[in-house]
Parts: sequence; structure tokens; C-alpha cells
Amino acid sequence: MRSMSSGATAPAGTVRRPGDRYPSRMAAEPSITPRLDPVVHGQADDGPLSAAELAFFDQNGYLDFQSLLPPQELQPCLAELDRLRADESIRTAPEAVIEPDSHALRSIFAVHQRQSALAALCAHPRLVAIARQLLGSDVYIHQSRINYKGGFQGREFYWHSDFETWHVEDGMPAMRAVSCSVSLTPNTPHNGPLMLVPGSHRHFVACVGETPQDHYKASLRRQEVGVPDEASLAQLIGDFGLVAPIGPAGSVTFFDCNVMHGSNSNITSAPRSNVFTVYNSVDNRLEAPFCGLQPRPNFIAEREDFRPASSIVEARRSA
Ligand code: 6CS
Ligand code: FE
Repeated sequence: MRSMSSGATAPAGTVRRPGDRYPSRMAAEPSITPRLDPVVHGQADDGPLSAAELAFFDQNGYLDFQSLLPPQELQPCLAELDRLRADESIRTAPEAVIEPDSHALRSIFAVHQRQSALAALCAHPRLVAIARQLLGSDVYIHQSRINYKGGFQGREFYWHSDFETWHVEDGMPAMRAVSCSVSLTPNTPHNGPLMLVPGSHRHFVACVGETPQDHYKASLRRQEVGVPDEASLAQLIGDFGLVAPIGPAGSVTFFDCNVMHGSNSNITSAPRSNVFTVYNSVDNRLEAPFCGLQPRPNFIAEREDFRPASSIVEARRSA
């Protein structure tokens, strides 16, 4: 830790706030500590997941389904993605993220706010029901995005725990959120599928390095602060191994907010386009960021709209 002369105030993010159960980016050395929150909050009786599926998620921190959604249901989402990619004005929108070393589109955030096929997918009753069961409460959409990962151009997402960033930069208090990745295109072993370290969700890797102002502008293109050190990663991967769920369009992976994950660049010709929706328990709303900086914008981390995701669908049906 940097030494300070007497009377100096500590830089933002180097003093642990009371109630911060997962301090990170504060100490000079990385550490791995046990998870302090349950993984599965609901019961098998709540449905739709079976006791065996809940136990698998509890142990591994993810659950994948081949062909959960029929590909025809995803056609309007692919058409919307094509429209967005063709729209030059999207590239300069704050929600758009451009690849670090080209002008290719990497991500578009807050797709659930677009009143469109992608928004309907984020609030899909089958997905919301699974998230509600895993989190044992109503859920709202904390974040959504489409990761385009185009052929030849789509770059990697380095290893990270989403929760580490959501806790430090967004003030998410507890590990009670789940991500859902829906494949709009096939995810193959070759086109940069999601890779996970099963079981890593039970360990919190505290990272080294102070969070810069407006970190998201760089981190969403290529993350360099809030990434685990290589020794911690080697330990987790050595202990637990790696999985890379693959499947056709319509396959779906749910993964815990603290599972270690990443993905490789896509140097094949086929895009790997996935829609990610993050459901957070309504009992786990964001507080002030634990790094002491201003919160990130709402299109990355929701702070205003806590409508249960299930009610969004009902409201659309009755509209
Ligand atoms: O900073 C975030 O919130 C995002 N960053 C990564 C690399 N994954 C999750 C999330 O979209
Ligand atoms: Fe992630």
C-alpha cells in the first residue's frame, strides 16, 4: 500500500467502508477468501428447476441448457442486432462499446430499455422464472447487453468475476445476482464461447490496483483493473478446471455473479452473438460504490428502475 504523509487523506478506494464484506482493490497483495453468501436462495418446490439442477448450480456456479428457446423466437433479435449494427449513430451512443483495436462494435448496453425484441428477450418469462428461483425473490434487471463478437474482429474478455466489479464500482452489497447468456448464433468450441471455472463462485478473489475515474470507458473494451492476478487464477483453474458450454442458437447459460469467467477472441468467420441479462434480487439493490467514486451510469448498473422483471412482461401483455 502506498505510504501517506501525516495529515494526508487516503485516496478514494483505499479505506475499507464499514459493511464492506468483500473488500477489493485496496490491499497491496491479492487474496482469496470464502464466499459469505448463499449461492441458491430458492427451493425446488418453487420451480421450474429441479432439485438436481439447483444442486448443480450450487456446486458449480452455472447451469446450461441446450435449445431452451426455439431459434424462431430469436429471429427478431438477430434482425434487431443487424439493424443496430447497420446504424452508424449507434457507435457514438454511450451504450455502445467499440473493440479496443478496431472500429468494430463490441457491445451495446441496456438493450432491455429499447422496447424491442431484445428487451422482450431480457424479460422472457422462462428466463425470469429461473432467475427468481435461483435468487429466491423477485428480481429486477441490473444490467443487459449484447456482445456481438464478430467474425475475425471480436476480441477476448479477460478473466474476471462480475461481482468484483459490481461490488467495487457499483455498490452491489451481496452475491445475490445471476447472469443469463442467450446464444443468438451457435456457440462453438472455436468462436470464443464463454469459459467458466466451475466452483470458483465460492471464493472471492480480491484484486490489486486502485479504480481510476470513469474506469468503465476503458474496462468495457479491455479490463486491466479488477482483474485477478495470475497466481490466484492458476490456483482456481488448477483446483477446479474449466468448462465452456456450447450449443446452437437458443442455448442458454445461467451463471453466478461471482463465478470466474472469460472468453477468447473470435478468429473464425462466424460471429458469436450473445445477449446477457443480469438479474439482481430486489433485496440486493445497489448502494454507494465501495471504491468511493461516483456510481457508473444507469445504462451499466440500474439504480432507478426496480420493477420486478416478471411485471415488465405482464405490463407488456396487457398493454
Ligand atoms: O463492468 C461490467 O459491468 C461488465 N464487465 C465485464 C467484463 N463483464 C460483466 C459486465 O458486463
Ligand atoms: Fe463478465
